[in-house]
Amino acid sequence: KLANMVKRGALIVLEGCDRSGKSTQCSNLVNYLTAHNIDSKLLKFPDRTTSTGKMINSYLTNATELNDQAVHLLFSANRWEAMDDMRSMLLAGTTLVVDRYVYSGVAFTAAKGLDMNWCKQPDVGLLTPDLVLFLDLPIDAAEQRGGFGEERYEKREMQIKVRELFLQLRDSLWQLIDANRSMQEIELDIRQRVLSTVDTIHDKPLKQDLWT
Ligand code: 2DT
Ligand code: MG
Repeated sequence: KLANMVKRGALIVLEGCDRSGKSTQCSNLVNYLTAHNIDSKLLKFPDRTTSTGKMINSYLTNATELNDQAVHLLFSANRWEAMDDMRSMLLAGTTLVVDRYVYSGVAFTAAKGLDMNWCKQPDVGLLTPDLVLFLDLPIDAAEQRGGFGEERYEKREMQIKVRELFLQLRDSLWQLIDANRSMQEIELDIRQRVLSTVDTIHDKPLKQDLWT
């Protein structure tokens, strides 16, 4: 069958606290993969360009207020609306490098005091990553990188709670990356882990059984 001849792409997720270097590493990774003829694409959550994304953006920039549960569901909807395209791209052979995913979803809302199990429910059934790279950086080191920004969650106390919650969410898909190193060192480390995942996932089916 023709469909079976296409090797599927890998779903690679990068997570981490603010200032951990995630976004830079995501784009460097996609540039590297592309230069080495590995079809890949960079995605980011929240995707602030869609209608749910615009509501999220206005909340994060403190332009509007929203109830904690409501904004949590918007973040999840912002992922759900991308799922069909993501599945098609993966099955067509494109490796997706995703800057934040469900782990940010749960960690940030649970940091506000909401029940972690409740936080997981709206994301049940989303695409399961092949690899989650958590860029771990102590909060003091993160602050030394020029301080946090002006958005709603960019505060020391919040970041400390979020990091603790992230670490509670670790599962078998996770690999911890020491982000307290030079950008080049981190980049090489990430590359090696991603290449070995891309090389080994082709015979594994794409799953949509997240949090189950
Ligand atoms: P960026 O700074 O990366 O744009 O993130 N967040 C993110 C949530 O609270 N829930 C989610 O589901 C996701 C994906 C993390 C903006 C902020 O939004 C938070 C930081
Ligand atoms: Mg940010």
